[in-house]
Amino acid sequence: MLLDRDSFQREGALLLEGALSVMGVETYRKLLGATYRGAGQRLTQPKPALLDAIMASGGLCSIASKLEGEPLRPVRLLLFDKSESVNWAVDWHQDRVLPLAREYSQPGFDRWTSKSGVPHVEPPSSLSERMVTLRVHLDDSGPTNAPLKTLPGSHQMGRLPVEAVAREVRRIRPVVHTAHTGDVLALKTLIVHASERAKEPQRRRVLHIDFAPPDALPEGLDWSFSLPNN
Ligand SMILES: O=C(O)CCC(=O)C(=O)O
Repeated sequence: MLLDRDSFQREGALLLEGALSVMGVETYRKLLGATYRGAGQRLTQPKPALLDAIMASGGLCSIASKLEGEPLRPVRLLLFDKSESVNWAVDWHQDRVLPLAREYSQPGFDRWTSKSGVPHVEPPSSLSERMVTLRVHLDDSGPTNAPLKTLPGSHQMGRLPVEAVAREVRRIRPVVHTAHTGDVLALKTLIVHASERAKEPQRRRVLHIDFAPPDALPEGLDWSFSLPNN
């Protein structure tokens, strides 16, 4: 698979068509099977088998690391499961929170919250800027089935206050990322993004994985889950 790293770093988004084979999609669907509970769900303690699949040689973690040009590890997993019965819109925003093992005061790490019982924090933008997100499409997301939209280049603006997000939405022409089952949409984690309610809703499962450099946390802070064999 050709990874256009320059374009990814400039635009902040790159669709990797057919990154997962039919078997690969089936593997991820099975690994996530029992986890589906509709809408968005945080996978706060991902199963070792799921992490093994992500960390497998040439797998998703390798793709994320190649796109960033440094080794990364998965640090946050979410499952979005839109369907006829569960259909919602997400307004323009940046993904800025990291789940961590425990709250501990460090300069630049602020706005601690608890989500699904796990401490989350906004890290300094110097850390977020080194992160990559992969959205693994386990179903089609065509033009009427809530494709993700991004504002190209907005990941280079650091942490944006709400009013600045609104300003960039008026200024930058959005890109709509339709995708097929098995496609992986790679994002720079800080990119401003949104999605509409599906106009013709069908099931649309997306495994969302944020990756960060393993050594990016200062002393006293730790990732919220460890990797198998770590
Ligand atoms: O999958 C979606 O529709 C929205 C996802 C989203 O907002 C996010 O990844 O932060």
